Amino acid sequence: MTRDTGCVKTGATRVTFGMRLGTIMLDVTAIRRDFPILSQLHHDGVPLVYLDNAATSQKPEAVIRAIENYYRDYNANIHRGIHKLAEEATAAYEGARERVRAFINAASSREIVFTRNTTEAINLVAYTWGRVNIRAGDVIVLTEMEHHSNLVPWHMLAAETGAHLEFIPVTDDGYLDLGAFDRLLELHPRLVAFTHMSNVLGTINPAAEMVARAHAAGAVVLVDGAQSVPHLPVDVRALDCDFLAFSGHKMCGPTGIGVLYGKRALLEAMPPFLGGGDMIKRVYLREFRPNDLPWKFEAGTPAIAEGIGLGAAVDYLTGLGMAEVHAHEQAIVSYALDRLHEIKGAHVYGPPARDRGGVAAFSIDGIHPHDLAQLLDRDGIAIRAGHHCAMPLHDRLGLVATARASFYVYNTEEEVDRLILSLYRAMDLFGV
Ligand code: 7TS
Repeated sequence: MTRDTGCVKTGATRVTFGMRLGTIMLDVTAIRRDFPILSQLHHDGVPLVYLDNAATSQKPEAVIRAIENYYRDYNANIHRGIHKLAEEATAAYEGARERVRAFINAASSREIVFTRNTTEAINLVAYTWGRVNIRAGDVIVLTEMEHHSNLVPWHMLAAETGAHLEFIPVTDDGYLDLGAFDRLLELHPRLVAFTHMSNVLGTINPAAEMVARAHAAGAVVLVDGAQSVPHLPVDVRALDCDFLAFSGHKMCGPTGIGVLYGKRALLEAMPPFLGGGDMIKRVYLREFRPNDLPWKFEAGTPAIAEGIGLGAAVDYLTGLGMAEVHAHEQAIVSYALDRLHEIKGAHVYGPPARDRGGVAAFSIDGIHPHDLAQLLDRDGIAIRAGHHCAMPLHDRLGLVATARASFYVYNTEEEVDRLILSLYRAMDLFGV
């Protein structure tokens, strides 16, 4: 195993060599053909360069087809019909749950709760586990690099219960200060909740190590996997986290479907979240008995087509190999960081490529990130500008906004070159 990365050109195909030197990682040319949107021509006939993958990924044909097939061939509600279509739809939806279980190596598909997205998964824990287990004076440890969806639910819980929030600081080079984490653990927090990978800095946090330390201090641990599950191999049994939240739409799947993984004993002990159909075993006029896991947390008709689409996305990513996905993104981000560092007046935030996923947030002196994003769009390049739903992190960095390029399985070094060229054009225009 070596961390050397490099690229060779073989005819028209650029083949990326990554973490395991000499092993072909991803056939990006073939992958690009799987994503219909990537053949789209943008303004002036230039091909689209999609570098906003941390916001949402593009969808391969296999996912689009899985959704279409459900509506065309076996559309029915699930868990309730006796007829053939209902049985087919139920089998496909529950089959997707089993695929997700295998993808993150959970012990049982009962531990896989479908939600709308990461945000809803975290809120589910805050509303159910939180309201039973958190009392006035309890400590909840978060970090300064969280997305708002792993901050605001805890603000709301703390306001309601009188719990205290504490934060692991972010160092100047974009890492969590683990010495400070150890000191916070001396407060014996009830809960530690942190992102596996920052959506701004790209930092991949040492999640297994942090979970072990938090458990030793007696805390329950929630990991926000919105940016890690789509991009790295994630094994919940190796991590030993109590909860893991992630979204389908960032991992080649559709919007409207997300996942809460929870250890079975914890989920069993939690009260239901939303009440209604499907989440009950028996209803009387004045009371009800909740359903078994995971349906106890899935009230009402779920996002059936989206769940099936997520199953197809998991198949697609499994086919590529998550270690290969990660290696490809590290090679691309490493190249992007090198090229960005060459630009005079550019500032790139976060750690070196070896400790990050495929995210590069940056700024250029004299140009507002929103102006940059707008000018890049004219060249057919989609990036995001703003606070990326991480305002406290931007406060910590002393910034209002950053520009962010984020990469996925279909991005190439040629696309990074187009990004850099377009940045130079923007600088020319602004005279910086
Ligand atoms: N956690 C992290 C680390 C995220 O990056 C995001 C979304 C979420 C939670 C919320 O996911 P959702 O699917 O519930 O919305 N991040 C971003 C982003 O960086 N740009 O747009 C959405």
